[in-house]
Parts: sequence; C-alpha cells; structure tokens
Amino acid sequence: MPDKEPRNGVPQSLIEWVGEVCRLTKPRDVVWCDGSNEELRYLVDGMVADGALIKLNERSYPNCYLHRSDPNDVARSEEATFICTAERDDAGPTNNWMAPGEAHAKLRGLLDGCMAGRTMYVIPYLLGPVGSPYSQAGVELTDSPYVAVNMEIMVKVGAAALERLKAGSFVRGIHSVARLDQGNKYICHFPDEKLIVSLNSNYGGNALLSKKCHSLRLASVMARDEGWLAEHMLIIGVEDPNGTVTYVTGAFPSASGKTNLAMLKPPEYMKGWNVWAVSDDIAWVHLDSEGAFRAINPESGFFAVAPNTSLKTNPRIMEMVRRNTIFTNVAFSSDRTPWWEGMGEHPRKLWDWQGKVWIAGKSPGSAAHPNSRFTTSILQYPSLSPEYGNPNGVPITAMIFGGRRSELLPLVYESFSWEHGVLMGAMLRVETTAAASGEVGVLRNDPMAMKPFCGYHIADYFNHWLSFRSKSGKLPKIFQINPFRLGRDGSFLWPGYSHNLIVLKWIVERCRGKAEAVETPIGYVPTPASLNTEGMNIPEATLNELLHVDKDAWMDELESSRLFFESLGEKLPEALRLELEKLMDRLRSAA
Ligand code: OXD
Ligand code: MN
Repeated sequence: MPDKEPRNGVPQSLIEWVGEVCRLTKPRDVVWCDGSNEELRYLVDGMVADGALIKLNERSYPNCYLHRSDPNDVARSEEATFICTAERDDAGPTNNWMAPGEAHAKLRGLLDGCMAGRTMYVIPYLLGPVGSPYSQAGVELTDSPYVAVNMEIMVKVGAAALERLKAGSFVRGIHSVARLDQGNKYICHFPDEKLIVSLNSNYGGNALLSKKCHSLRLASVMARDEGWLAEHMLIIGVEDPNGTVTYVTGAFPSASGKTNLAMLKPPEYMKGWNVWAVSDDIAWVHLDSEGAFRAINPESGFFAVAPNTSLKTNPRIMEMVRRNTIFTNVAFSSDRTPWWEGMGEHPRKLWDWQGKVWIAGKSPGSAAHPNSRFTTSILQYPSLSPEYGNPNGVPITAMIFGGRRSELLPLVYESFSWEHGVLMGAMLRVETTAAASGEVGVLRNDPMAMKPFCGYHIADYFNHWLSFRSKSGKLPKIFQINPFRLGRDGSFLWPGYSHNLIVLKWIVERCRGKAEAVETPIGYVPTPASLNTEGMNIPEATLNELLHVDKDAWMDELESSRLFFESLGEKLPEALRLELEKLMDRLRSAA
C-alpha cells in the first residue's frame, strides 16, 4: 500500500506546494510515490483491475501490459504547447507564447477541482546519474496512474530525488487528464518559475513532464543561462575492434530513427565493432574543467516508437521489450501477443490499437497506431554502456545531425568547422512524423531537431551554440547523416538499421584523421571506398547516388534556409548569416 502521507524528511517546501495544489485541484486522496517495486506492482495491479492496462501473454511477454489511449490523444500536441515568458520575443517565432499572467488566470480556472474524485500522485524524480553535478530534481503531481507507472520507469523516483531537492530548487510540474477536453488542452512552461502545467492530455510527450517539458524546454533555458546544452540527442559509444570507445551524440527529429541508431546491433560483417547506448532521446552536455564536452542521459528509460522494430531490423530492442514493458496503442493477437506494423509475421486476425477486430488484407488502416510506443527501463537494455551511470558523463568526440529527407542530403558528410556545423544543424529541414499531431511527411524547418523543444528564441539558441567556439578548446566535429534517401522507384537507397554502423565507423575514423573524403562545397563527403561497404552488397551506382551532391538542388535548399533565417528577425547571429553566404559562394563557384 503506497504512502498516503509524506515520510519524515520530505522538505517542508514540497509539502506546502502539494497542499496548495490540492486545495485548488481537490483530489480525493494523495499518494506519495517512493519508486519501489512494490509500489509499481500496486499501481499496475490497480490499473489492470480497472481496465486501464491489459495484461499481455505472461509466457512470451512476462510482466508486460497494453494501454489504449483515447483515440484523440495519441501524439504530442505542438499547437497546445506554450512558452510563458514576460516578453513574447523571449519565446521567439518558433514557439507559441502566452503572457504568464494570462496563462495563470486561464490555468487556474481549469485546475479548479480538475482532480475531483481521483487520486493525486506526488512523484519526486531525479534526472541524471545519482551524485552527478549535472543532475536535477523535479516533482510531478498527476492524477493519471498511467503517467505514474510510466514515470517510475522513465526516471529515478523517490529517495535520490528527495535528497537532491532538499539541497536546492526543483522543477514543479502539475498534470491532470481533467476531462481530456481537446479544446482545453494546454502544456504551459514558465521558465522563470521553473513550472510546468499540462492539462487535458494523457499522451507521453505531453504528460510525462520530466521528458520534453523539463529535460528539454525548461532545461534548454537553464542551459543557455548556465553555459551548457540540453539537446534532443541520442548518446552512444562506438567501440572498434581494438576496444577503443568513441562517444557520439546524434540529434534527429521525433520518430526518425534515434532509438534504432542508439540500439544498433552490428551486422555480421563488422566483427569486433559494437555500439553501446547511453541515451536514445535526450542529452545534457556540459563542459568539464578542461573544456571538453561531457554528456549525460537525464532519463532512466525509453518511451519509444514501436512500429518497424523487428527481430530483423533491431533484435536488441525486441529482446529488451519482451519483459516488464508497458505498450501503448499497439495491436495484439488472440493469445495477447503484441504486434505492430513492420514486426513481421502475424495471425490473420488481430485486435487493433482501439480494441477492434482487425483482419489482415481486409481491415482499413494500420493495426497498431503509427505512434504506438513501448516504455521500458534502460537497465534492461542488453548493450547498455557501462558509462551510463557515470556522474561525470561521457566525453563527446562527434555530434551528428540527421533527419528524414527522401532527397538532397548525402548519406553522411562532415562540416568544415564548428560554425559550419552549427549552420548544418540550424538548416535542418525534415519530414514530419506521427510523433506529433498534424500532417505526416510535410517538410518543415526543425533546427537541431529542437523546433518543438527549444524553450526560448531559436535565434538566441543558435547564438548559444556558436558561443562554444570561445568556451571550448576541444570542440567535437560535426556531421550530418541521412539514411532515408529514396530512389526513383520510391524504395530506400540505403538499408539503414545495422548497416548504419558503416556510417558511424566513417565518422569515428574521420575524428581520428583516418578515413578519406572529398572536399565538396557542402562539406567533406566520403569517397565510396572509405565507407567499407564490402560486406553489405550495395551496387556501386547506388552508393554514388547516396554520396552525390546536386548543386542546383542545394541552391534551392539554401534559398529556403535563407528565407527561414530571415523570418527569425534581428536576433539571427551575424556569424550564421555569414556561414550561409560562404556556403552559397562555394556552391556558386563550383557551379
Ligand atoms: C519523443 C518525441 O517521444 O520526440 O521522443 O516525440
Ligand atoms: Mn524525442
């Protein structure tokens, strides 16, 4: 039975705040979460009893459950996400803005009695390794047991968090599913108050406040003020056959392959190589006393996209999710084995993500929702980096930008300098995915994959990135990758998944001054031979196409980036404008 009262040692400031929120939201009772296995068991059993979770096949998927969302609440809601700063200009043109006074007044009305008849869970959490100078504490108050059980997997709940929040300030988050009223959905961030209020959604990215809201939107503002980076990035250690591990971060937009790259299993033909995962979604990157970049993963679990994960594409993920996992909006078969598109064989008859009978070849739409997810503890991942819990983080040698582009961008290329690399990130334009509500496949500007997550003016953010030139004598090299190029017949030119290790190997070897490249106007592009594709059987013509730089298409791309930069107004750093001009000049003289 979880605690109904705060334990001894809970700071008075937290007790008082919880009391204040209770008086406003009026829950039936309060549970103080301690993050224990017993508590998780109790919450899960309660949800199974009232139908909020469905137990999956105990033999093949022990201790795994399915949650079905309200069909209108299955993705992040960027249109309902607000940055509430005194000045509109502090939020910038890529964020929705609301004045703090107006936001508080609106939210106060909606919060009044919103938890009536429900339990409020108090979830103190720690982001980052225990004992790390880079870790942070937060507390989420929620009336959603689904959020409570997911939080217990995603972050360190309980004693370590209380210890940390006693020592300093903490981020406060209030979440209520209220009436899931789509017209009153608000995910509001108050950077000056370190406060988040999220109402009328139960979807992970809107409701697990430690994730996008704290670790990215609020943390990015703290990072700007304190001289570090809070990024939408995976972190991996790439081990070569000599046992040397090179740590790399990668910024890719939502549902564009970060989890798959972080959990890559090397192909047979790359004996001796391995990829160790530190993070699949978020990196906090600080400078150490020598000016080197050190990255930690603030999270302790994965809330990642299920479709297209299979034993063929990613056996390590499949192994990991076969126990102690919460699935959201996947399909299942009559013996309650989960299934999603791209997983492979399945019986003719399934139950789709809304619980309706789904017959292969007959029923419309997909059986699993395209943004269906799994939530699993990072400690279950078979190739978790031994450095994952290192309080000092891992040293970063290279940073990658990537995204879904069916054309233009080569498979991989390297920037000429830090400033050119920042331009690469700032110019990121990618196709939208099912991770956010709205149309899928639309090309949009998503600088550094942070468009939905940067908590302040994006031009100031570019400036912040540029400022590392003078802060660090050990800048990582910056690369861009694109495994999503399509051929004329509409099929992928590059097989991706495990084969992406070929690209990672090239990046690691470039950092060691080893792999060959040709200097093109857009950056250093690999020579076909330097990619070591012997083991994978790719036609030479396809490889050449993947590495081709189409100068006219690039000029069009630069024009749209120029227009985007112009739309950002006066704050755009001159250095970035100059980098863009230099790139245009290089392309012009090459043409
Ligand atoms: C996520 C996202 O869930 O980026 O990680 O939407
Ligand atoms: Mn993400």
